[in-house]
Amino acid sequence: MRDGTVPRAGVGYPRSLHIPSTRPGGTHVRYRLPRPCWLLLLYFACILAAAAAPAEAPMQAYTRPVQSLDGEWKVIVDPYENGYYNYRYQPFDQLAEPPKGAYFRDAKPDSPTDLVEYDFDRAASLQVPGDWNTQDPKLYYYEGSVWYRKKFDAPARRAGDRVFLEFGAVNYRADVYLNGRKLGVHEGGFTPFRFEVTGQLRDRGNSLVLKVDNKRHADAVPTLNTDWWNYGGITRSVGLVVVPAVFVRDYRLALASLADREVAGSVQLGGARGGEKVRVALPELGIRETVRADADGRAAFRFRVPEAKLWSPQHPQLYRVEIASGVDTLVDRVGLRTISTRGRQLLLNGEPLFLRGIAVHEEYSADGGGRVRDAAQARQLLEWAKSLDANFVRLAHYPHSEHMTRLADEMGLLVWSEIPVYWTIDWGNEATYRNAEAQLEAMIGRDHNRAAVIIWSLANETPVSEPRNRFLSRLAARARALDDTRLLSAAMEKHYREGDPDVAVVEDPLAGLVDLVSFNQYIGWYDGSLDKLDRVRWQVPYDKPVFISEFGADAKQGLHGDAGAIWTEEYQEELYRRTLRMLERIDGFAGTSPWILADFRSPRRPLAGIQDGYNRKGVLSEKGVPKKAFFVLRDYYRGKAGTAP
Ligand code: GCB
Repeated sequence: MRDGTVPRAGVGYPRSLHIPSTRPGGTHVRYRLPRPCWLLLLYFACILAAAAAPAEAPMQAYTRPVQSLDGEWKVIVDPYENGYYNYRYQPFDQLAEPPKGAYFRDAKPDSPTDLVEYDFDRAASLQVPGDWNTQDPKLYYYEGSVWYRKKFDAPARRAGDRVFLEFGAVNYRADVYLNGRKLGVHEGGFTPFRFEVTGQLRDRGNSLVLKVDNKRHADAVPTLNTDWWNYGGITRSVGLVVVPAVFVRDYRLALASLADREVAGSVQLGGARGGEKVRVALPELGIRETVRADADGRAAFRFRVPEAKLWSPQHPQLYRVEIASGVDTLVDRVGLRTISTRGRQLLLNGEPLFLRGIAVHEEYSADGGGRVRDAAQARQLLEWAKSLDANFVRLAHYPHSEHMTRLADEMGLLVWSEIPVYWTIDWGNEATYRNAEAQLEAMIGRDHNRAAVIIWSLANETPVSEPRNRFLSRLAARARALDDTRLLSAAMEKHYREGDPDVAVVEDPLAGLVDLVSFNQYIGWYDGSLDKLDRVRWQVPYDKPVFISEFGADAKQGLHGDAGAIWTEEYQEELYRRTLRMLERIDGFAGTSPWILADFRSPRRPLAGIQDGYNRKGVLSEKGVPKKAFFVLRDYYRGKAGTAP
């Protein structure tokens, strides 16, 4: 949605992202039921039916007209979850007759003596999309629940049309209610989700209420501990998508054979009976094909495009794609390219590729804000990356907004996209695994038609153990099953050869499962002094390309001094110089994404006068002012790209 359109992708993902709105364990509480049990059963049946519906939902909302629900939302901050639980700590939404005190009812007093202790109409407002932390100073450190309410009129629709409510992302847990009924729950702060609301809309004055809860949990993904700000709120756009009874739910299209210039793909219809005609067109390439949907509403296609120009960072050529069935047409733009490896080489369109990268958090603090709110802010981050002569961004440490991946397609930046399986996840917990898998599916589902995205990353700096290895191998298998047209990786760690502290080794069972052996290393910062960078020798015993997904040092922009003193721009500059020299000595070195483009907020960085709540490893300050290391990296990349003056 965002600017009136929304994207999606995910042909053949039968699983919805939704958690049924009754939580396991939620029913062990004994409630007094004022009505017969069948009423309760009916209530739960409705909830489950609503939560189950999204398996049929359109996945490409970015490409469709959307009735935006962005803008001002009424909010009630609720640290004690007073609007969710009664005074016996029973969730209101599991009672047969929730009282008016349940905020999701968006209730009003009926008489002068009717006690209702909240009123959304008189409450404060926040902008959506947007984190709450940077919109109200009182909420800067807040971690807890905030209720959001939006009133809206139903979109125009014809008989038989279906309506879906689409959320770009809500951090972290969203309990969603429409006109006093629960639609369901979603967990995971960086991925899109949706509910079908056909038949549940009033023509005027619908009340959409969300309880948004960003409390951290040990069994969540990410877990309790991260080095970034836990921005809460409805951080990406919300909108309504109307589709006809039979609609293009999703499609996939990719260059399957470089030699034959052959494109292969599939279309998944929603609401189909089987046998429907599906038209696939790439008008600029003279392609107009018609295929038929099978009994599951799926249609595969394959055709040659001998005239096509391939997508690359130098020439980010995108072609218009039209997918139509019945009265529904979906229009998108895609690039055609292949990504592969040969031994220790990375190949883009069959040609050797070096990744001139930079890591990026989805934070834009130049104007005091936090989470990126719109395409303009996303573009600014990517333009900063381009000004380094980068051809690659590591979008850390969670799926960034669709603005980022779509702009990367347009601007010619290759992308590493990752899920927040970060540090010490609860590896042995099946629910945690399913949560991570749902986030992986949603990430791949959203962006599988983006030529820019070449790497799905599974995890960051996770400590080797049996449960962790099992968790990540399952995740790797799932990623392969969902998308075999991209590379898999994960940011791993190094250790030193026993008895030889100058030999750094990357050995991890995960390296056997991925296509690109990536690791983070901080020699000269967390690990020894700058001299060590000149001494260390590397052993990466896999016949795969090697990628250094992080290195860096904190420097306060404007703080100058001796290159031997940390926190100065000179120290960071010297670390960059020596690290880049060291990386060149690694066999199979195929690129790097230094940590990080710009300073970003982190609660782990309190040092007054230097950090002031920011991780200062940016090559730019949070306002976008370059530090000396920026120029070292830019010159190195210019040399690599052959664009050095
Ligand atoms: C890392 C993490 C990254 C941190 C960075 C740091 O290894 O992957 O999330 O922000 O180090 O600055 O410590």
